[in-house]
Amino acid sequence: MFQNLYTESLEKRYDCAKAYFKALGVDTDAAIATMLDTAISLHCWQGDDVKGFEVHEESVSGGGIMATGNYPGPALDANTLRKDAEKAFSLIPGKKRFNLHAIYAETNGKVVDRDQIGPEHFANWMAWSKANGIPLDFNPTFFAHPKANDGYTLSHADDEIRNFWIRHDKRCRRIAEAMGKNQGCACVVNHWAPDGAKDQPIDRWSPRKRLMESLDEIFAEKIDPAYCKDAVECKLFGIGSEDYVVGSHEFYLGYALTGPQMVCLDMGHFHPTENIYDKISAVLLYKPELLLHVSRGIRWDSDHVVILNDDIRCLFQQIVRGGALSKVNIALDFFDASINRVGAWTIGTRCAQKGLLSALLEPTEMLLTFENANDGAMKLALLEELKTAPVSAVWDMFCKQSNVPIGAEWIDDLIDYDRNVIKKR
Ligand code: RNT
Ligand code: ZN
Repeated sequence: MFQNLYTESLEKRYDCAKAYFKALGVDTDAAIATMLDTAISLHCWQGDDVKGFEVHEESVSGGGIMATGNYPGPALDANTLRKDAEKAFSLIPGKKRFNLHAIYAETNGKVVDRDQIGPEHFANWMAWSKANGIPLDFNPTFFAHPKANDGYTLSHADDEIRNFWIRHDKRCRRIAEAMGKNQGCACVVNHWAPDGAKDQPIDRWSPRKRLMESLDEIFAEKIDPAYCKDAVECKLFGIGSEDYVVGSHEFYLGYALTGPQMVCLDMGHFHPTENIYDKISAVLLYKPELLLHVSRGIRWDSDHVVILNDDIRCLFQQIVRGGALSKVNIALDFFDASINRVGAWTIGTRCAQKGLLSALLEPTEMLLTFENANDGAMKLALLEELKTAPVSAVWDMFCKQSNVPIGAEWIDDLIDYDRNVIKKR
C-alpha cells in the first residue's frame, strides 16, 4: 500500500535536499553520519504494558504507573517480547539499545524475590543482546510488589522493608555490571522509586532523609562506570502520590550534584507546561552527562507514544545547539496498550530520531546571526520555513543506509505483523 509513493528516485530527492541544506550551510551527509552513530534505548515495557514476567504469590499494585488499553497480543513471555522487539528493530533505523526492568527476569516459573535476582536470571537477555548487537540498559523495579503496596520503598519507615529494597537495588547494579561486561559498554541503570503520598503527609522530611540514606548505601558499592552508569529520576506526582513525591526534582538534582550519578529528565515528570528542554543547558553546566526519558504527556504524565511535536523538536535543538549529543543518553519511556505495541515502539523511536535529525539539519549559525543582529522576525521566519524544509529526503536516505523501510513503507510491514502474528496470538 505504501510502496512507490514517490515518482522520483530517492537518490534524486536526496540530491535536491542536499543542495537545499548546503545553501544554508548545512551538511546532510554529516547529519546522516551522526544519526547512524547515535543510539536510542528502547524500553522493553512498551511490549507488554509494564507487566514483566515475575511470578507472584500475592496481589500487587502498579506504583502509580499504568498502561491503559486492551489491544490484543501483548507479549506474555520473554521469547515473544524479544521477537516483537526484533520486529520493531527491523523497522527503526540507526543504533538501538534495549532497556530492561528487573521484573523481566526469567526465573523458570519459580518465585525469586527481588532481593534474590542475579545475572543468571538475565542470561537469555544477555545472549540475545550479543547475538543482535543491541546493548542493554537496566532498571530496578520498585513497584508491582507486595512490599511496595503502601506507596513507600527506599524511603519506607520500616527498616525491614527499606532494607529489602536496598538489597534489590544492589542486586540490580550487579546485574547491570554483568550486562556491561557482556556487551563491552556501560549499561545505564536508572533508579526511579514511586515513593510518595496521596494527601498532605505531615512529615515531608523523614522520607527524604531515608531515601538519601538508602541511596548512599546502594551507591557505596563501587562499580566500574565502564560497566554500570547510574542515573536518578525525579517526578512531580503520580497516581496515588499526587500531593507528595519523595524523590522530587530538587531532591535528585541535589543528590546527583553531590555524587557521580546522572540526572534523568523524563518529559512527563514536571508541571504540565514545564518543559525539560530548558533544563539541559543548566544541568550540563554541572554534570558531564545526563539521561533522558523521551515521552509525551497529554494533560498529565500519561506516557503517550512520542510524536514529532514541538517538545521533541525543542529538546533535540537544545542538545544539538549546545554540542551536547555525546553527553546525553537517549532513552524512551512511554506505554500505550490501546494500539499495536510494535507500532507504538516504532512510531515513538522514529519520531524521536526525526526530532534529532531536524535539529542536526538546522542552520544554527544563520539563526544566531539573525539573533545577534536583533533580527527577530527574520529568525522566526527562518525557523518556521525550516519546518517544511525537505528533511524527509534526508530521513529516507538515513533509513536506506540503515537497511530499514523508507518513509511510510514500514506501515505495510506493521499491517502484516499485526494481521499474521499479533492478532493470531
Ligand atoms: C515512572 C517513570 C519510570 C517508569 C519506568 C517503567 O513515572 O517514568 O521511568 O516509567 O521505569
Ligand atoms: Zn521515566
